[in-house]
Amino acid sequence: MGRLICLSNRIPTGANPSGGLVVALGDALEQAGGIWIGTSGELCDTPSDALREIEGGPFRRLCFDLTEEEQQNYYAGYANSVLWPLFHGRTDLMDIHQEYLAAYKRVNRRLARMLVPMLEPEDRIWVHDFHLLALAYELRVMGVTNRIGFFLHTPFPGPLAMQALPNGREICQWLAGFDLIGLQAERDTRACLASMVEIGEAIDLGSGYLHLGQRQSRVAAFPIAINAREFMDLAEEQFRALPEGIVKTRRRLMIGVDRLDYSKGVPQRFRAFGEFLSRHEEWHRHVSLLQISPPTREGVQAYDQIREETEHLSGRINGTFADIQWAPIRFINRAIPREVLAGLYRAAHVGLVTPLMDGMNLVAKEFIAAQNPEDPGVLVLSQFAGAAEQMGQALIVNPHDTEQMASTILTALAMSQSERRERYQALIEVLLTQDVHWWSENFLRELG
Ligand code: GDG
Repeated sequence: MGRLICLSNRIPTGANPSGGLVVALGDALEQAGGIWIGTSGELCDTPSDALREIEGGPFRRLCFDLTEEEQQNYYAGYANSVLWPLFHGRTDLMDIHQEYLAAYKRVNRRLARMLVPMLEPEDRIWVHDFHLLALAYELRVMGVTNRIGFFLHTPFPGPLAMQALPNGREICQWLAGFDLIGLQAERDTRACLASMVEIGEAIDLGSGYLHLGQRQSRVAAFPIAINAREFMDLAEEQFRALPEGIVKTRRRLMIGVDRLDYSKGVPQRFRAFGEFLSRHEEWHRHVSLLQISPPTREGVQAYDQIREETEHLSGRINGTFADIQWAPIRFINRAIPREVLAGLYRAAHVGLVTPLMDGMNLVAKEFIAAQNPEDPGVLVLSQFAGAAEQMGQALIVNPHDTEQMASTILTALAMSQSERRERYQALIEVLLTQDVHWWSENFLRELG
């Protein structure tokens, strides 16, 4: 069998990467042995068609630089200011410009050009995420006949939302260049099939197969996962390394961990916690919420706004309820080391994972994997996270419904140990059987 060649926008170079994609893809590649190609994160003056080798690491990595203009128009522009909001149900935040789309096509074409000379006939190509929707299309134009798979880490928009995009039809044509289109959840598979048929005028052949142009593609769900076994061990070990003040307190700890993104529902979560505190004075001083939110995509306007809104809300809730010995919310606007995170999940009694829209949400899975099986914490999970399809034993909430979330916080805090164990058992079983190896093996088997 040929090599596995993975492509994603960003190649991990930093010592402490904090994206879900980085965590999941690293595991899959280490297993299958292959090459990972992506942008370096550095900027250059003139675009060049040369790939650079990154030394070290468990698999081969090749990278290239974007120009300042490409960074602005392809990355911050088309990918993060058009596709990301559209794919997360926020058409109101889309910022459509011709030069964004032009740069997006140019970068996808350049990457295709760099890839073609290194391809061997048996290589399997696995393209990741919304930055590279046009890559297979460009490769096909250049005559590539290899198997090409695509995995979208975000949700997929239905036909109504797709109408908001001036080039929705073109996106469907791009996608038809892939042999396999992998999505996170069944809801995304349904939306994708409907959009491909209604917007792209594809023919639905049944069982997830589509016919468009001269090509046939398959659309299916492959819910991404974590290395649950490894994370369980990490959390157990790191829990012991936590500062005493966190572990040896009678105060209940709730935790939220999300890149500071408007899709993650952090303001809604804060409002629900504020509502809970105003209803339940008996819980004052006995519970606190630790919210860890590393900044992301700084410079894109919608992200500056979400930061202000979150800071404002946490300040207001603390101002209203705090006393000299207790602040209800600790808001950390920085990334913290992965191992510390694992220990903190285990120390927490409640995990609040309440996105307004999320492809999967790996924090939900990490939180469960980190728990002490004898005395596990409770997961409160949004119905709009792809993870909700697999994790029905969590307390499922609608993040728009502040009152429901406030009463669910009480349910979680007051839940008996036996019910907590029952729910945990069901959840951890899913995570151990449907782990990251299951995910990549399933995808690659289907692609092959
Ligand atoms: C996209 C999709 C999909 C977070 N803060 C810190 C930190 N993290 C880590 C978490 C987790 C990862 O980042 C976040 O993954 P998510 O899945 O929750 O969310 P996105 O980043 O939006 O990822 C998502 C995912 O891709 C995979 O397909 O599930 O739906 O949006 O692993 O632990 N890690 C460290 N410090 C932090 O402060 N070290």
